[in-house]
Amino acid sequence: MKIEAVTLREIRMPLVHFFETSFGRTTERRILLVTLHTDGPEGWGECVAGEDPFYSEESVDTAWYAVEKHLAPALLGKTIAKGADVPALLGRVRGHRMAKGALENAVWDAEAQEQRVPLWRLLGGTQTEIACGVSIGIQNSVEQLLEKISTELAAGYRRIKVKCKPGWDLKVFERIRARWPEILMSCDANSAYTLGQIEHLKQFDRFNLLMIEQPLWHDDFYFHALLQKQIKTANCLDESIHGRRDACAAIELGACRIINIKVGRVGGFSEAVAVHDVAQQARIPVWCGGMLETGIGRSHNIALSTLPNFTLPGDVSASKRYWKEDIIEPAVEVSPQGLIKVSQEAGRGFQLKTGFIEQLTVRKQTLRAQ
Ligand code: NPG
Repeated sequence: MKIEAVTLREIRMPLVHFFETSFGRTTERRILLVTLHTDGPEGWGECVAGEDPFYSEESVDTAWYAVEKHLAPALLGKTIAKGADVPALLGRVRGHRMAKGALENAVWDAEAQEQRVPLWRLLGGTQTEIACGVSIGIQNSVEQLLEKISTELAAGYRRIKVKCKPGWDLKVFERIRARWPEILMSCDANSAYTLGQIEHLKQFDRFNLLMIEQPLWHDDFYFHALLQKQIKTANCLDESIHGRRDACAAIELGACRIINIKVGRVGGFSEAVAVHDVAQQARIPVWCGGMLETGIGRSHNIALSTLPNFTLPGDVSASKRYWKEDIIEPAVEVSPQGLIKVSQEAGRGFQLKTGFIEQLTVRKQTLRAQ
């Protein structure tokens, strides 16, 4: 396909309920979407960078800059056969993985339509249903959290993940376990602890957690390996895995027993599949993380989650948990058994509500081949 133009657009969407992590609270999302105009089908990608560089170095504004000045120009006017060819074309730019991921995934999105195959098949997926968990942010009170857990369990979700930080951890887990001793439960610290708090972290072992996600520094493997030796609970790495080589290093060091794969964090589908493959070889299970995506990123996460080593429920859940109205149709729905059934249609399997996307757009720029 020939890449004729790239449109960048920022949309704003208020969340149905605020989402709080150890680094802050989000009530409204600023989201960068990219559209790839080709001589064939149009591809769409979502950049998962946040408004501020708190989860990673990237933000909506740095991603816009990287796509406008460097990444889109590296694709414009080129004929590209497949999404897998994109990383080599963008490789001159260091970092900016979420920006790269948006563009690369848009190429895969177009390729799947062009080849008339479902995107998940193109990626090598084998599972036709994916198991869903939910991530529940820090709430104003423990009662509010318990109420939310109860709602999500009733909706069928198969794993409850709670955000934690010093002061919102052991007491909260105690209350949850008192009410639900058996549920599959994990916690996510988003780097809220240091190794100096190891005695405190050891107490997490009392709660039969499936995992503790990224307890220590966002860029670390070594100290996570030291921690893993001293706790029974499995470490799961998220922030520190930027690609295949990081996954190899973390596994070799014994820094984690589980890996969270976020397609934006690793720079696009090619690298996400590569991380999946090295983890599979090492018998490390993976699951798909979420970044409060709209339906575009969500549909791409569903496709990725069909690969065979996605054996743990992910953070990919129903559109209505985030948005009053999603930008795709149908909205993503989860069955009472906590499953998303994968579409057999060609492409991403969801239509875009282009009129609605236009209404939500606050900034737009189209770059064309010179
Ligand atoms: O359900 O999409 C979702 C959110 C899942 O917990 C989730 N995401 O650290 O993994 C994370 C966290 C996050 C959300 C991080 C937004 C950064 C921004």
